[in-house]
Order: sequence, then C-alpha cells, then structure tokens
Amino acid sequence: MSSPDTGADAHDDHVVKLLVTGPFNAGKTTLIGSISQTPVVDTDVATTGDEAATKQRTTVAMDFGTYSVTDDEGRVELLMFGTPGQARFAFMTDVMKGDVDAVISVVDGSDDASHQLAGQAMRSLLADLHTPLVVAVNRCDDPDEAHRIARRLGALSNEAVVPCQLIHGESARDVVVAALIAALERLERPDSWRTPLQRVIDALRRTEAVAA
Ligand SMILES: Nc1nc2c(ncn2[C@@H]2O[C@H](COP(=O)(O)OP(=O)(O)OP(=O)(O)O)[C@@H](O)[C@H]2O)c(=O)[nH]1
Ligand SMILES: [Mg+2]
Repeated sequence: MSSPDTGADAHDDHVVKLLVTGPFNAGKTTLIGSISQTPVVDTDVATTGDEAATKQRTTVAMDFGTYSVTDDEGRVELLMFGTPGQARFAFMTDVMKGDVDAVISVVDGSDDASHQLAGQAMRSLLADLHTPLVVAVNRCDDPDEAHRIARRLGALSNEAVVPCQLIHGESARDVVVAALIAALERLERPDSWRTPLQRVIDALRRTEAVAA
C-alpha cells in the first residue's frame, strides 16, 4: 500500500494493490472483471498449444482493474493486477509482485490436475513475498471441499479460503473483501492505514447489500 506524495492532500490518498494469480483457466480475469469499475485492461489473445482445446483465449501479459472509493476522508484506490495462467508466462508474476498488500490465489475447484503445480507456485510466491493470502476456490460451492483443496495446495491454517463462483459479482466481492480483511489483520503499516482498507471493505459490502 502506498500514499502518493503529490501535494497538500496527499496524506488522504491511498493505493491498495492486490495480485490475482493462479493456473490457466482458473478465473483470474473473470474475478477482476467482476469487480473493476474501469474497463479491464486485459491482454487475452488466441490460446495456442494443447490448452487451446480448453479455452479459446488466454491472458499473455496481465489484467488490470480498479475499484475506488472517494469520500470526505479522501480517495482510496484498489488496484488489481492479474497474472497470466500459462506456465510459459510465469515470469510475469515476478514482474508484477512488487509492493502487494495481499495475494489472491485462484484455482478451479473442479480441475484437480491443475492443483499440484498451482500449490507449488502459490507457496513459492508466498515464501518470497510474506504477504497475506486468500485462496479462492472457483466453481466450488462447498466450504469443506474448498478447505480440503486449499490444504492440498499448501495453504496454512491461518490463511483464508473462499469457495466461489467468480462469474457472479457477489462471489468475486466476497473474495476481494477476504483479501482486504487479510491485509488488515496482517497490517505492517501504522494504524492510520486501517481506515482506508476498511473504507474499501465497507464500499464493497454496500454494493453487495444493494445488489442483494
Ligand atoms: N461456470 C463458471 N465458469 C467460470 C467461472 N469463473 C470463470 N468461468 C469461465 O471460465 C473461463 C476462464 O475464465 P478466465 O477468467 O478467463 O480464467 P483465467 O484464469 O483468467 O485464464 P487464463 O488467463 O487463460 O489463465 C471463462 O470462460 C469464464 O467465463 C465460474 O465461476 N463458473
Ligand atoms: Mg486470464
């Protein structure tokens, strides 16, 4: 999280950064698209290789979406960066992982074959970053099953697990709220950083209540 030093009101502006990662076809681009208030910058192109049989287009560089809250206390901007899923673009995660407040690791709960490599990539990223983690188990409605999958991936008992259907906005909001709560709980910044995070959580929950 950073506070841009751009003028007299700079202390009121905050930027919160989430990294959305996970294997091919897990639902990363869908998650960011479900939350973003600005048109998602995506880099999806025609899928090549064996994976073309699974889906026609895949992310090759990054997804970028935003969600912002502006009120009397200033502006908080949530930036969501999504990684490509194909293994050959794994280096993009290294490019994007700087200064993140929380990582969302998306896996397809119904795609067992993707889980082993997904778990290795997830733990290796977290060993490097020491950042709060949320495991979003997509295409899954059963919390017990989601927890079983997350443990198999190597999620720790204190790391949040959210079963989700990311094509639905409310489910995507649950995941992002869980990531922001994880960032709050593990906040390594001064207490003054709590309020901006809480304002984004509150705004997402209000959207949820209106949509319900
Ligand atoms: N039924 C169902 N389909 C989903 C869900 N979430 C995503 N999808 C679909 O799954 C496909 C893959 O979703 P993407 O968001 O492109 O996945 P991705 O992780 O960004 O994929 P790559 O960038 O190629 O690694 C798309 O066709 C989505 O519409 C879900 O909750 N339920
Ligand atoms: Mg994608």
